[in-house]
Amino acid sequence: MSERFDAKAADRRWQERWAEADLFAADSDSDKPKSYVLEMFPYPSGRIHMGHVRNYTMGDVLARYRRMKGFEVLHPMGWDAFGMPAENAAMERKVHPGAWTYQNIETMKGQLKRLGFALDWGREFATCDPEYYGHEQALFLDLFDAGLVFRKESEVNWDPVDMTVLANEQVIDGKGWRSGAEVERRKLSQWFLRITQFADELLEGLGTLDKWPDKVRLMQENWIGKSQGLEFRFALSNGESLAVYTTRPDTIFGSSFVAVAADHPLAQGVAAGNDEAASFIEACKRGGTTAAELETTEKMGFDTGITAAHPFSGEPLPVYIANFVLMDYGTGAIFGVPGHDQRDHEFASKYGLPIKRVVAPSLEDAGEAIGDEADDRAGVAVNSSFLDGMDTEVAKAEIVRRAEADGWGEGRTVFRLRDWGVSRQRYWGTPIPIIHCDSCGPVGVPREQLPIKLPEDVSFDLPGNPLDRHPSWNKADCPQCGSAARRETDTLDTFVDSSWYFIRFASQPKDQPFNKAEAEKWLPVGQYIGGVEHAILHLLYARFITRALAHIGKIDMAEPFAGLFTQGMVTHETYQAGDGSWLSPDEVQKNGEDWIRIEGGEPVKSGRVEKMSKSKKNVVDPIPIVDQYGADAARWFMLSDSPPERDLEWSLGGIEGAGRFVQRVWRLANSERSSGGEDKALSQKLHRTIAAVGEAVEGLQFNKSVAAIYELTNAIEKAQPSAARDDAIDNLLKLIAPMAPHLAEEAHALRGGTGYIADAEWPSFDAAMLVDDEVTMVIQVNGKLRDKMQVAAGTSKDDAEAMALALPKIQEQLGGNAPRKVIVVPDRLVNIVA
Ligand code: ANZ
Ligand code: ZN
Repeated sequence: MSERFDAKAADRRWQERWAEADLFAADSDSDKPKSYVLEMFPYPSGRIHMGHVRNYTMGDVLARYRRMKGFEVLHPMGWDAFGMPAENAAMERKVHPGAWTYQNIETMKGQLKRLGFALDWGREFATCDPEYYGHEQALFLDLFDAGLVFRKESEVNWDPVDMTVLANEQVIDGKGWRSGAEVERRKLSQWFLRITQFADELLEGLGTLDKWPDKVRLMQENWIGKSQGLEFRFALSNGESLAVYTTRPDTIFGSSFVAVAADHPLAQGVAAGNDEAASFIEACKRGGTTAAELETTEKMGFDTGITAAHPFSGEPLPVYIANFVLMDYGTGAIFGVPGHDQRDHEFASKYGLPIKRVVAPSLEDAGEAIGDEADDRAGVAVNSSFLDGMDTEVAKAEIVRRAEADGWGEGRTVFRLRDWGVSRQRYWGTPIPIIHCDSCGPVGVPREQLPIKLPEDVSFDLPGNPLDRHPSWNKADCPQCGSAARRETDTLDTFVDSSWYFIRFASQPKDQPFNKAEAEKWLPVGQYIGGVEHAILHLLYARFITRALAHIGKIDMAEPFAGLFTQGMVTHETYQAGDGSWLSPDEVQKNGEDWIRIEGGEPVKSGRVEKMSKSKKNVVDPIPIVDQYGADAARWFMLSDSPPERDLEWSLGGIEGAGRFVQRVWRLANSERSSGGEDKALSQKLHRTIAAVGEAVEGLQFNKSVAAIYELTNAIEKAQPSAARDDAIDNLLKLIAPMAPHLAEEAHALRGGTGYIADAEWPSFDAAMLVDDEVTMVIQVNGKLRDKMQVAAGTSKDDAEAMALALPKIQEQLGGNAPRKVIVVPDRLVNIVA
């Protein structure tokens, strides 16, 4: 038996033994209650980073804890393996994206294994495995058959020099990343998934997710962006009519212009006979299309010369083409109210249009001018004819009522959510299983031909999509009429791959994407853990695909993730050399109060604590840490310092402290068993710790479980040998087992424990032991604190009064007189009125 815990040997020993015993294989047929714990699967970038270690450690603690609590636990791992970085590597290093990806997977799998995660590796897959993406193609065809997949023209980033479509991340400051050419917008016919059909359900469903962070639900709600408003038509001076959409019909009397999007038919019509209008529209197209970009770019307009008649006053309003109006929201046309909408305010200021107040806190404020910014608060309508004095909500309803009664408009609900464009003009993704036939149109590939595999013989020396220029892969016969046709060369957005992987983990038959009954045994995922950066798209897409699959009868489930937890980041101080270049933590050292560069001794500026990132070089590689301190110390530190939802600052002190704790537990485990004896206080501490650790782990408050375990460890160290102390040590090992599993196994074996501690039953506590048997009562004389006393819990009022009056300090206060009145709050307070 060694004095020091040899983490290296223990890590290896237990990892091998768990693997041999296939201890963490999840049995779908088990009679035990089931628990599905899942962390967001990693992208195989090359090496695991601290963020992975933190994320997977949290999930692992929960998985191991649930296992000890008697659950059959599913805790799988796989790889989100398609995407751009593999293609970039192929271009830069002349390796095939598949070879690069599988090599990375092998490396990272080895690294994950070194952390001792209780994973069911038998269920591992990568989304780039033809078996996986073949099943995804089958699901795509199911959705296609159900009308949930469609084609639509949509804009892409086009590099005019490389003659290729660029992914968003390949556009840097509006220029192609390789050619440096100004990127253009081009329309291409692309594939979409009809997520908008589920917009209302996806919004309503958020209400059932009570084990999700509020902030994530709010982000999803805003993304879906349901708004209630009015669509109505203006009569135009050219005899036509123009439909607009507004969420503020109550501001109609404040409108001073009307505006349409650059690609609105009205704008196109004007441009046909007006070069100036046409070039204005061209200029609009050069800017970005996202709502965020439109908020910030300068508002620009082109006056068409057409006017629109105000629906109540008949007043003519100028009609502009404006760069801040989006074609694909509402009707692509608006009426502008500069007094109460900031974009309209900027626009009106620029073009000298009236800025009128039509909403105010009260009628008396009707004369108050609008300042430098629009006033977007609700209030009462003012300067608005028959609306004057009505609350904003009442006024909205009144306009909708009149528009509907008189037939010029109707109430309408609009969502910000757009259908999901899934076409990517890239190689390293799931091929879309469609064949384009000149006579039959797009036809689904027959199921028996799946998977449609990516061709291996591709080159990346030319820009663009290798699938497009492949000599044979893209040629196919039409499955319907047999004539020569063309295979779709777009691949699927990688978010499709991650929208159903959790179902495949739960059930993975060879011949179909999943087996409904088996998947439903595990799903929904009980606890999902991942980064908040996926709070919107990934989670929304996974929720949508789940509902779409439910819609076509493939699975009976509304929401895929019952519980969600978003963990904080791992951060580190940043360091910069005199020339501004970033230095990594192992290139610098402390010199007194200052930092210097180890090589050369030049002074170094230490900067902000930020998320570990390659660009700022403030990363600490987990593997050397595991080499030096062992997996358990690394895991322990990840859990101990901060609440898991907050950022954790990596520090040498922190990992060293974790290493010392591991050794302390090891020393306790080494203590001789004693021949007997009680220790009431220690037993009580143990039971309290068991209760506290269980509660904290269930609430994913791992730092609190760590703190409770520290306290127990201190108490054991101070206690005299006794049977109670032996029992506390045995139980301490079980309490740390989910967090420091190698140490726990090794110590368990050392102390003669049988089987794996990973299989042991989680210790139970005796509720009676949680109750204090002594309490501190405070004694006040005339409202002032004069003394305290320890009494048995539940001491009667009379006894407490007598004991308090007998105290020397109190007798002194009373100066020999009898108290006028004594009030006793049992277990807490004796209040004496002298
Ligand atoms: C008049 C008005 C007055 C508006 C006012 C707002 C404030 P949300 O609430 O986000 O759904 N709008 C409508 N269609 C648009 C489009 N295609 N492109 C740009 N803006 C558009 O936004 C709805 C509001 O955004 C609508 O209500 C409309 O401006 C504008 F004090 O109409 B509002
Ligand atoms: Zn055909």
